[in-house]
Amino acid sequence: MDEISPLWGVCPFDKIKEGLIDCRAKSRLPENPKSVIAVCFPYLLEKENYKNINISKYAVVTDYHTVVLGRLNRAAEKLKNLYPDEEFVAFADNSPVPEVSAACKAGLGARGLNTLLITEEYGSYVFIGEIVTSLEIKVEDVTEKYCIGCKKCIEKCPSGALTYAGFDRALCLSEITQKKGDLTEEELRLMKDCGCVWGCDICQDICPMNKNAAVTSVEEFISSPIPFVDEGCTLENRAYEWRGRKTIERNISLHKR
Ligand code: B12
Ligand code: SF4
Ligand code: SF4
Repeated sequence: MDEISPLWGVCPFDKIKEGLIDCRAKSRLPENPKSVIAVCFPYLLEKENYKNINISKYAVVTDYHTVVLGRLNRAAEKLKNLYPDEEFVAFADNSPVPEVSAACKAGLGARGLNTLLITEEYGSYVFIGEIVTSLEIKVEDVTEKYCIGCKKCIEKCPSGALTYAGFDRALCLSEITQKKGDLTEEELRLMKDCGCVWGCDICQDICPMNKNAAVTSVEEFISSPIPFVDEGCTLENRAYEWRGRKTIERNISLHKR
């Protein structure tokens, strides 16, 4: 596993089975899942990459779905060679596994009030992927950690998605920027004010636990950053590709009005 990322850990499947997400990918789970090998992939780049930026940092790098799944599939294949009687299935994002929970329960970091996993070295600027396996991997019990609770993310969230009562997905700018079709006046205003045409980083950039986040050494992320998108931009192998051209171009045109 160290070959694909130094930041990984194991969470017993039983610990996340109650929180499984209902999605199509659920059918790919091994028949008798016993362990989740959760893996983090840091994506923060050197500051100079963000000088002229109009999308969220996670979308600046090559599509993480491809990168993370590619690496995890290679690791799963090697594990299968070592344990031919067991099943190893890789997932990234499009996964029935509640990834933040699994990573926290595997001891990879703390759960932030912004809902995200915050690792010690890379802060919350990490993607999470996992290999679910029928192999029973014995691990010590992990005490789950929480962030320092400064509430800056709640205070600075521009849309009210993060409140003291919890998180409202429908209000989150990250959700709004990927919403298809017509947006409400309020959604348009929020998106225009935040200046971002895809995703939102406010509750991460404001977080003191991200202050000294280390930059990534994942080669696929370093090699091809695109921090600024405009009409006619390439969608190929980008995190916004799955939504199609219409949605991102609607957002781009909003900022030109
Ligand atoms: C749907 C989704 C979204 C939705 C909803 C997000 C949400 N917070 O619910 C939208 C589109 C808004 C979104 C936005 C973003 N997302 Co998203 N998203 C997902 C996805 C696909 C599913 C999440 C989900 O529904 N989980 C199910 C819930 C029920 O599980 P849970 O979070 O563990 O919650 C349970 C408990 O833990 C508890 N709980 C929840 N929150 C908290 C908080 C505290 C303090 C406590 C004690 C308990 C608790 O309540 C639940 C009980 O059932 C995951 C991938 C995955 N498969 O997990 C990525 C994922 C969470 N997203 C990710 C990212 C990067 C983002 C963005 C940062 C992207 C961006 N820059 O715009 C934003 C962040 C917005 C935010 N502040 O959350 C990463 C997070 C990486 C990390 N470091 O944590 C993930 C893991 C994708 C990945 N493979 O890397 N996302
Ligand atoms: S991503 Fe933006 S809108 Fe969503 S919770 Fe964080 S600060 Fe609020
Ligand atoms: S800003 Fe403060 S409250 Fe929010 S996630 Fe970071 S440490 Fe936790």
